[in-house]
Amino acid sequence: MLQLRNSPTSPYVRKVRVLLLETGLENRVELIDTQVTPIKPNADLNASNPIGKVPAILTEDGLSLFDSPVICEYLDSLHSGTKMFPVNGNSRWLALRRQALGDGLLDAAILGRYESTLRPADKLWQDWLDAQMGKIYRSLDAMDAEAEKLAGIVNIGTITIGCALGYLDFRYDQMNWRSERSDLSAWFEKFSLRSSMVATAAPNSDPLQR
Ligand SMILES: N[C@@H](CCC(=O)N[C@@H](CS)C(=O)NCC(=O)O)C(=O)O
Repeated sequence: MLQLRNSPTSPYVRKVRVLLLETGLENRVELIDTQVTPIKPNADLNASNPIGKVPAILTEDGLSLFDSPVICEYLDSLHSGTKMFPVNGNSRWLALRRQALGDGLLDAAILGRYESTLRPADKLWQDWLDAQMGKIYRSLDAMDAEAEKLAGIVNIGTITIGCALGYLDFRYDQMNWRSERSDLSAWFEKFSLRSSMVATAAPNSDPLQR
């Protein structure tokens, strides 16, 4: 059995879990619930991932792997069905770019969340927070601009974009990212109905009600 360091609210872990479900590998993985924040490091986790972040996996050969792009690509090598990482050509580069776009949005969103929830209120740095929001808005606009091209595609690019938008609904509920992004909103409405997305939604979030 592979072991996956899991947190039910982590959008990066969600990428991995969606990929497992989309590729039929879910029964090969044991989920190990792992609590971590930047200010509450987890010694067990640090031993397998020196960066101290989830997700991390331990393979059946005893190899420790991180972060989510590496883990997802490794898992995609374990099955012979449709590949979530297109093998070559522009479809590969587009999928990887979309993964980078979704991960980049998430990096800004997570840093913003840590700033507003973990940092003592008197030390909050509003300009820095606003700059992270700028990254989120620009990424959303880029996603919206190519949303029509995402229709019908299920790969690491769309999985990551789906998990990124799901995270905004979970933690940035008040920002109303759908406003003036009707193409992206329509794409996500469909994509979030996939059973892999429904099964991995963060606790207390209900994408079906949006
Ligand atoms: N680039 C990493 C990011 C992972 C990440 O930021 N995970 C968060 C949870 S959502 C975490 O473990 N944070 C703890 C920390 O920053 O110390 C990936 O794609 O796996």
